[in-house]
Parts: sequence; structure tokens; C-alpha cells
Amino acid sequence: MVVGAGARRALPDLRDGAAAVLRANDRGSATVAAPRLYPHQWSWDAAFVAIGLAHLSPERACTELEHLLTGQWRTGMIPHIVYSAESGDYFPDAARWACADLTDAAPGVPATSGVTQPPIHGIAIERILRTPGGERAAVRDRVGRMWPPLMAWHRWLATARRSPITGLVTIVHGWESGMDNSPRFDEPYSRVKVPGSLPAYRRVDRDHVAEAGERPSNEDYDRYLWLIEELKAARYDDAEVMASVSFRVGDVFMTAVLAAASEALAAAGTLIDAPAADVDWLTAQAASLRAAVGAATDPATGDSADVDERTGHHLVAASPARFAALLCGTGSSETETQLVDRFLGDDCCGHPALFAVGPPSTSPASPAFEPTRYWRGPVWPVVSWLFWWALDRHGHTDAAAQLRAGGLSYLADGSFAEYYHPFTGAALGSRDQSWTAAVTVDWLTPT
Ligand code: 9WN
Repeated sequence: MVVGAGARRALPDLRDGAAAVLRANDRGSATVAAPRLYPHQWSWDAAFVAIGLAHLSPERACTELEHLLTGQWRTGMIPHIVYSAESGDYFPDAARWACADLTDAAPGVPATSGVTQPPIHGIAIERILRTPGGERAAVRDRVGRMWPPLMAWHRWLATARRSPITGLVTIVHGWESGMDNSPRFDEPYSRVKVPGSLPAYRRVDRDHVAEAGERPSNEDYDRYLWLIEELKAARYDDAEVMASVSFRVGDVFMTAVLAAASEALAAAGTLIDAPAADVDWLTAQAASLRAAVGAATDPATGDSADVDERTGHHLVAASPARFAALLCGTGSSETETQLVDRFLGDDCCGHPALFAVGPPSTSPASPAFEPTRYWRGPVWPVVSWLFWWALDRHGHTDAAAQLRAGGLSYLADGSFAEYYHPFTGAALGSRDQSWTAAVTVDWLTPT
């Protein structure tokens, strides 16, 4: 059932409410992504959480990322979930991944998943340092201590995950994109054949979200779980995974995020006197990632495409990933202005039926659009935040202001939902979602 957006809260109240959610979800040195649905630490959620926490305590923001890094693999990969020691009610649990049983690269403690997520951590690091309090020596020292693992993370992405053909970052599971069941992946997922030998499982997520239609389908879940079995068969070995897993997509959104985060991390490096060779390497990576996004972008439409690496097909879906070039910059102000106009236009953030300005996870104009189903239609505040950040950074301040105002309209009901109905503004999915609260704190803290 869809209900309209609830009572609107005044902005100072909203900021206090968001800070209270972050406090309530704090388990000491890590923040659970959501109190019931996601009782562990997620990788890109943790980076958004750190961005929000930076305004409340830059030291606590550092702790969030330091905790995430305790789950880093020896290869450099930051896994998408760092499991809490208390058995949270979430599936797949750590036992299903069995990472430490299968590879020495995974830490024994904490237990982790065996895939990764969008690398926005560099953006969080730069924001921590630039937020008032971030200039304190104690904060800079702590960022300095995180520098080597952060470099290892970026180097792993560059060596283990960049396609030698397209230069895009390859993902081997839809969960790695962070946009799990987006129509972006319908075609590559159609080629993931689930055999009858898939070990049995129970969907715990359905216990926490009343409406099944707000979550991925059972067919999606079978594929997600089957891919875990394929990763296990490859013993999570990077080369073996690339050679054998039946889902391999050059992810243009992740590539643009990595370009932006590499540039942000390089800027952070200059603030803490990191080794010049590291800063230069990150700057060069950012340029080459931006070029890969450019090569995946149709000059006529401005649409950026993912690439199914099993077939070579270019995949353009009506998702915000089409506008990936805006995240990392196109290098041409004319092209960029046209792209911003399209992004804010009828086919995306400015669709006339929208409750407020914001990129729907799938355009209402697309046949794949489902207004309440997860990444197939709802508006996700964190995605609005990311585009807001990029537009603001690249000087599109009016467009950025529209995104922020629209984002706050969705958020004003004070539920800090995981995602929102694009037409009614009703809260969907989890409530008290940490990253939603974090971007609210960030947007509502005067600069
Ligand atoms: C699987 C935690 C995560 C986000 C993802 C979002 C969702 C998990 C799930 O929740 O994914 O990783 O169980 O649905 O898709 O982006 O990081 O908030």
C-alpha cells in the first residue's frame, strides 16, 4: 500500500532527528546501515555515514572508516559488508560467504562478504578534512594512518578490476553496483542460469519490509545467491573470478565514482602531506577513469553505458547511471551544461509526475519503471546527494541547489527512509536508514 508523504518537519528538527538516528544506529565503532533490515556495516553506507558524522564529530567519522578497514582484504579489496560480531538478522550471513575458509586474503575477524561496493570513501576522507574540526592534528594523523590502506584499495580496483578493453571498473555481482536490481543489469542477469543445486535459503529481508513489492523479486535473489556459489567455487581469487563468474559488467557509474573519489583522495593527500607519488598516481588514475567514462558515453545523447563484458553489449538503462559523466566531469563545459539540462529534464529529475526534484532510480518514462520496487523507480536520497555533490563541485550551483531542495522535500517526513515513492513522496523500504540520516545532516549543516 502506498500512503502519501507524512507530516513535514521543520529543518532544525529534521537535522536533530537525523543526528539522533546516527546515534541510535551507532554500535560503538561502526554504524549499522539500518537497525533491523541491515544490522551490519556496509561499505558505501559507511562512507556516507562518515560524511554525516564529520559534522557531529570528525573523530567519530574517522572511527567509522577505520572500522570498515578492519575488514579490508589482503588484496586491498574493501568488502561490501563487515559483519558485526553479534549475529544480526540478515541473509546472506557471513557463513554463507565462507570467505576466510576459502581464501587467506580475507580476514578471519571481522567476518566479511566476498564482493565490494562503490568506492566513495575518498570523497568522505576529503570532506572529513575540510569540515570544521577536520583540521585538528588528531584527525589528520588518523587520516594519515588510513592512507596506506586507502591507497591499497584504489590500487586493487585499478589492477584487479579495470577492464583492459574498456578501462571501466568491472563488477561481478549486482550487489557490487550498490543498485542491486536496477534495470541496468536485466540483460546480464538474464544470462545467469541458476541450477537446481542452489543451496536452500530463507529471505530474512522480507521479515523487515512488509511489502514484498518494495524489495527485489525471488528470481533476483536466486541469481544473487547463485553468484555467491560461483565466487566460492573460484575461492574468491581475483583472476579466477574474472575468468569464471557468469556476471561481469563494466560499471560506468562505479567508474565515474572511482574517478571522482580518486581526485578527492588526491586533494586530501595534499592536505595531510601524503607521498607525492601517491597523489600523482591518484591524479593520473582519475584522468584515465574519466577518459573511460568518456569513451562509454554517446556524444550525441550524453548517455553513459555499462558494458556487458561477456558479450561486449553496451547497456543503457533509464537509470541515473546514464548521467555518470556528471559525477566525474566531462572536461567540456558546453557538453556538461547540456547534460545537466537533460538530467534535470522530463526524463529524469524533472519528470512532471515527480513529488520533488530528484533522480528516480528508473525513469517513469521507461517500461522498466516500477514506482515502489527498490532500484527500479524510487528516489534514493543518497543518489541525489552524490549528484548534488558533483554538480556543486563542478560549478553547476543552481542545478545543485535544485537537487538539494528536492532531496529535502522527500526527507521532510522525518522517517529517514531507505528510498521514497517518486510520485507521492511516501517512505519505502527501511526506516531510520543511516546513510539517509547522514546526508540529511550534511545538507542541513550550515557551511
Ligand atoms: C545488499 C545497505 C545496502 C546498500 C545497497 C542496497 C542494499 C543490500 C540488500 O542495502 O543492498 O548489499 O540486502 O538489499 O542496495 O546499495 O549499500 O544499505
